[in-house]
Amino acid sequence: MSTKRHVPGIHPYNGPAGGWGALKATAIAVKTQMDTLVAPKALLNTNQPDGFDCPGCAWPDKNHHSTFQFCENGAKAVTWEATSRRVTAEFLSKTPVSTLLTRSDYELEGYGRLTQPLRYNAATDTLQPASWEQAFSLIGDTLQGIPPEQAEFYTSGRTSNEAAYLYQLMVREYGCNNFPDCSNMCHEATSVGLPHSIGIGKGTVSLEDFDKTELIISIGHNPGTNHPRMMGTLHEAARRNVPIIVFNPMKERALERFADPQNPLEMATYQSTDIASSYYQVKAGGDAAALKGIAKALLEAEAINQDVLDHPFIEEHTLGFEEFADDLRATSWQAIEQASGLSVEQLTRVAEHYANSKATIITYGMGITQHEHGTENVQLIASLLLMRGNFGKAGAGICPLRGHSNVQGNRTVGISEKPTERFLQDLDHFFGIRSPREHGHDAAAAMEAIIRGESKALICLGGNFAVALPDPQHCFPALKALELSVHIATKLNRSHLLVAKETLILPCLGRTEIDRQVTGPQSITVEDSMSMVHASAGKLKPASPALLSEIAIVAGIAQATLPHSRVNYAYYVEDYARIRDAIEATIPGFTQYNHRIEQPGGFRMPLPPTQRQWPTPSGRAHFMVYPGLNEDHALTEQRVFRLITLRSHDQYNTTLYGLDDRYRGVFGRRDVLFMNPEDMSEQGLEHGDMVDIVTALPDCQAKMKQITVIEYAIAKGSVGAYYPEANILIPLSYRDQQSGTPAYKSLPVTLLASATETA
Ligand SMILES: Nc1nc2c(c(=O)[nH]1)N[C@H]1C(S)=C(S)[C@@H](COP(=O)(O)OP(=O)(O)OC[C@H]3O[C@@H](n4cnc5c(=O)[nH]c(N)nc54)[C@H](O)[C@@H]3O)O[C@H]1N2
Ligand SMILES: Nc1nc2c(c(=O)[nH]1)N[C@H]1C(S)=C(S)[C@@H](COP(=O)(O)OP(=O)(O)OC[C@H]3O[C@@H](n4cnc5c(=O)[nH]c(N)nc54)[C@H](O)[C@@H]3O)O[C@H]1N2
Ligand SMILES: [Mo]
Repeated sequence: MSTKRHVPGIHPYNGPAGGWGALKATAIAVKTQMDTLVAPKALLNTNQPDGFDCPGCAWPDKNHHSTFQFCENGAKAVTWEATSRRVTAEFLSKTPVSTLLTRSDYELEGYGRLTQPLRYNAATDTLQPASWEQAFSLIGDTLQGIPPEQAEFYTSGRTSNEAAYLYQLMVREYGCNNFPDCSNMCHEATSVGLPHSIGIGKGTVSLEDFDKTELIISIGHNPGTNHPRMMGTLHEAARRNVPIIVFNPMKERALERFADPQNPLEMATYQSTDIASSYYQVKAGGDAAALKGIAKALLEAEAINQDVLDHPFIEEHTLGFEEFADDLRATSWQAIEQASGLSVEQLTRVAEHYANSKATIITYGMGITQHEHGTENVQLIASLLLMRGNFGKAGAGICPLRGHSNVQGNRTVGISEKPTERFLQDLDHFFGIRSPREHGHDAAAAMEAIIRGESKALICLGGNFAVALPDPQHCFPALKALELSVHIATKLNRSHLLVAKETLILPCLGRTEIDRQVTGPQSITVEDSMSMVHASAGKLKPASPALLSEIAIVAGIAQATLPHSRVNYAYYVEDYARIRDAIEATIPGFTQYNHRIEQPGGFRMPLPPTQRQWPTPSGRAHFMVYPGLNEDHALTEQRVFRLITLRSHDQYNTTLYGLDDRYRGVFGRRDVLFMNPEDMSEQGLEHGDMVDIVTALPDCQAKMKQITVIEYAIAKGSVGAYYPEANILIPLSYRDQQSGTPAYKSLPVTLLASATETA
């Protein structure tokens, strides 16, 4: 390593995650984005009982308690929204859309907050101010002119329960169930897989369970960057000597060592705490094999001691154990080792820890779900927990780490392309409408319909639809062929600029801002990863007086599209408590909704598995059998690698806050490929060489050119690059068959030396 050549922007990061570096990064985020007088108000109101919910992630807070929970990436999310920068009409009149399209994603959002409704003018190729009335009537006219099933209604998970509920109501009254949403690219494998296993598609643990757990197994997520407040919880657990076993192809610094900025002693003494007790660098896509290996080792131990499995639990609460065990017995250790990249000894050691723990939590993220067999991965996690009765007892359970701060709530309140009959009946009954019964499109299916020219209109409630999905070569031109595209947004992004025949950008209030309606200031509600529903009220002056709330915009579209509606949309905008009453009347679990959000921390949605009740058709939990081990496209050739596409530390999905990835030692650039040093020497590559990455699927050989290879502690056979840039390599069809989630984390690729080589 010491003889490595110098590569610009690549410097090893040797410290712990968190610590003073995190404080410094927060100060920079505040200084570069915000008015220094506004910043304290913004940061001090984040996750407070009467403040707003952090738009950064879906990790819960203990009762939203009153000490400020410091979080670098939460501060970045807040300052990015509460920025003092503005996109002005003058700027847009001077900058044609074709010019804007040449700007990076980082620059586009960096222009600041959108301040007025915009309509694309093809004659001048510019975005021009429009009135809200004009915008709504244009949308209404277009939607009335096409069959409802030819329109797509996307949701990104920052949207509140209230806005999402009104949106789905409008769309169902209009006449379709086309609800592509960001969850389809994220935790859909959880939403589809877990109901078969335990009867619900959500996690079962609470923060208190982390206080009581004896073992945490963390698989495929990077909390130091993506769920930073979880680091406080892991830090506490590690200091109580709770073993934390990590499965991740990449060494992630925060999972190795963390200095908690909330801990004065650690900060003053420059100390840190080791987080992972053991760290297994599983191959990308090798989790099914690793999980089966642990389960197989448990069975082998059980054959000797007969006290490893929770027999009473398995007998009373589950079905399918014998089939599951048969499949494990039929799977050879050799195959498990090969597919996971881990040894029998390693996996047996994990099984021993697991067998010794009376209460285990398994946490997981995109490293599990974004694969061709993401659903099976999720179900294997559930089965492993079922083997030892780790549901419905303190300190135990399954913990999917949700993405957007309210993605889980959006689904709870009806954003689903496959609604249940029961829900539609309740909705119809309450509002006097007739919802369509035919199932609609998820995200990938919606884009496919747009590509085929079958869908003519796209309405996006937040997000960056085209950039978040794979395959821009096909998605970008398809968006331009639409009749209508509408984006309800806070900041400019590339999806907005893929202009259709008619394009409207409708600027909305963010979560940090005061939302005043005729009955006074409003609050909205969100559901976190642990199913806690709580209120959020913005505290800052809106970025522009012309902004409307998402709820008011949805109502405006509804009134223009459905002039003879049975629903009084304006009535709901006047007072959001009325929307919550409607939610309570139509969706189970929201009893006394308005009353219960007044309690600090809100209330928890019902989670029957925590009471050992299983809302499956059989009334039992199920051991789901997955006879495979690896992804479908077996890597027969040595030179084929699995590409992981992931987030940097300075990034929120398609939003780039900056170009650094501090903990991975990358500064000021994103055009790199993380690679194992042994793989590099086998390929004749040196640190700093340039390669072209080529997709190695039978029907796709897309290419990403001139990427600099850098040595990194990543599992052999796996390579990593940044999302969204690497999306050009992934075909839209490459996804989990059961849930439709794009397989962003295990794309087979080969590497070619680039034509021009510089370092
Ligand atoms: N600051 C910030 N916060 C965020 C986001 C953000 O972009 N920035 N995004 C939000 C959203 S929408 C989401 S979904 C979450 C995402 O949060 P994460 O789930 O942490 O998502 P990723 O960064 O994509 O990376 C996942 C991790 O999985 C590992 N991994 C990749 N492939 C595999 C595999 O095959 N097996 C295993 N075991 N591990 C693997 C990677 O090395 C990486 O450490 O975060 C949310 N919070
Ligand atoms: N290759 C690869 N691709 C991936 C992933 C991956 O790991 N690898 N991850 C996938 C995942 S997990 C997800 S969730 C998707 C993310 O997909 P999306 O949710 O569609 O994308 P975001 O980047 O979060 O959307 C950012 C935009 O949201 C708008 N916005 C921000 N705040 C608000 C608000 O309060 N209201 C409204 N209306 N708009 C707002 C801004 O205009 C901003 O430009 O990407 C997916 N794509
Ligand atoms: Mo996500």
